[in-house]
Amino acid sequence: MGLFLLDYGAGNVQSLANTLKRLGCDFRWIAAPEDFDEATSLIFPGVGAFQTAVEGLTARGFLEPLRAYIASGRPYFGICIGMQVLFQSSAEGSIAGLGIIPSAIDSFDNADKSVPHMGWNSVEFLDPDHQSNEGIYENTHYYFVHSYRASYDPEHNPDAAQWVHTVTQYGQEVFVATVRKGNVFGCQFHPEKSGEAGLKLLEAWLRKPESERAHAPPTLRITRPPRPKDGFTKRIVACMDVRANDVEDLVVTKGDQYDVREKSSTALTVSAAGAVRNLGKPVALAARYFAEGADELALLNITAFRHSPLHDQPMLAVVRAAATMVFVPLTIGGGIRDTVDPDGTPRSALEVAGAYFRAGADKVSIGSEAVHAVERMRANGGRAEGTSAIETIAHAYGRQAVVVSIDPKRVYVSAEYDGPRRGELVYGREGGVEAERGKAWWYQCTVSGGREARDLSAVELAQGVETLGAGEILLNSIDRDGTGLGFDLDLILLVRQSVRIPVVASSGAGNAEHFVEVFKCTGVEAALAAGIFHRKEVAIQEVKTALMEAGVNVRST
Ligand code: 1PR
Repeated sequence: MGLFLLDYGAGNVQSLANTLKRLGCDFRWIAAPEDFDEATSLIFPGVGAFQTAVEGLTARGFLEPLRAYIASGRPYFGICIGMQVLFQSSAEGSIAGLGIIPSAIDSFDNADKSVPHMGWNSVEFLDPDHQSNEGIYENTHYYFVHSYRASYDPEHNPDAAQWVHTVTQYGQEVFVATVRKGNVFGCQFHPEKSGEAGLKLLEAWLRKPESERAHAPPTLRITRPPRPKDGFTKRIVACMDVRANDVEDLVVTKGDQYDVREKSSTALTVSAAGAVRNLGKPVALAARYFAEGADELALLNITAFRHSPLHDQPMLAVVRAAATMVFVPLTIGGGIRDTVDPDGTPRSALEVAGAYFRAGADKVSIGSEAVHAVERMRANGGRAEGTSAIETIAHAYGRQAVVVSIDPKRVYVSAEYDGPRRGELVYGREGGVEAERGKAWWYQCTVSGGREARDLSAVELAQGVETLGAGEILLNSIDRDGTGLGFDLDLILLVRQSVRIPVVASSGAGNAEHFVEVFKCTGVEAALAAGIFHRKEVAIQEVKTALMEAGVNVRST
């Protein structure tokens, strides 16, 4: 008897488990079909792809017991895919859903916006007089991450519309944010990743007597035409580059143009010069950034290219510990590729990613292996092989779980340059950084933390990984990293304009104004910084205040 969680074997269910533990809630996992009989409340934290989820449920013999559980009238709470499976079908596959809500899930239109819809957005009640006590509030932001959505269309589909409790607008599309009827509650966003707002929502559902959870009233069907502007916010990401220092202790480090060792100076002892810079412990810093209002965190294992990440238990332990304290999305990067353990056991990139997801990561970030995959696709005449890390992970977990981290470096050329990259040349702008004026360059991709340059431009890589199925680009700049000169706006604009997936601008932030500049000039969805946050030179809240004053929509905490 009691609360059960449903895991079909692919999603990151750990985040929800961590949230429930934080709320002091006891629960058990559905491990066998018979367990459904014991459940008096059920949460399905579905993360991943619709088809994989339904196949996973079927393979474990869970699909029919789930249908019977919901039909029995006991309380059900579905999150993301856990809500989408209630519908008849999804464009994200050819398999049928449970068909409880008489409508289909379709893909977002990316003509006017980046897809996936990844970030914090507001929700709106359809019936202002009957706002529920479900712990959801207007003028509050919740974390969404999905490429497919149920549109809200009361005119053409009134039967489906009576399930709809709140809606959200992204671009000019109005879609279902939460459903509620009888014993069923579902949300498209992730309460377990929506900071304090998400904790409140889960707490409200969990604290209700089970009898009340099972009797939600239907909602009025009111039309909600799109407004000129949506409630989507720009994200501020705090990034921690993690590596072992010289005494094999995992620390957060920070380089200048990717060099993370202390330079010799009179202020340093002889032994400190040349040591790996130590800016703190990763778990403690992650907890600090969550408390300070970061919208998202990234932990990059920057020396993972040297060894097998599945043997890197300390890094997995860091992710596990951070995930128990951080209730916003967590991206883990470094070493996501096919590897071979020291004992000769081959490990696929999918296995490596799976280990990180189970430890509590929400997205994995692929660096070097993404470059190699695009190179192979190019050598193959533009045909994807189907077995690359990006493709296999996106297939199992959905493209929104796959970030590609690009490490480009400028290649300066003469003004008369007429080589193959002439279409991508950038010229130092008047009013820009003084040393760059009058120069011309293109952006070359690197692997192994900038150690090796490849014959691929940043634009080619960005477009290639989008084709392979990446859901987001984390765009670094080796030239700007750690300099505090501001983001490389030329690079960011070039990449932003060449893909339709979200782009996170990274490297070079030196003050709050740099964030205003990057959002206003390039239209990126998120901006990341490391050094200024680690050294407490600029607070995350200071960045958000500057953005709000400049009219950029951000999440307030
Ligand atoms: O190739 O899949 O194993 O992934 C390795 C990952 O580690 C990649 O994401 C790569 O960017 C990262 N990485 C490797 N070496 C370094 C290094 O610094 N020596 N760090 C490194 C990348 C860049 C950002 C940094 C921003 C903002 N660091 O993470 O946080 O530049 O810094 P700033 O605000 O201080 O300017 P794989």
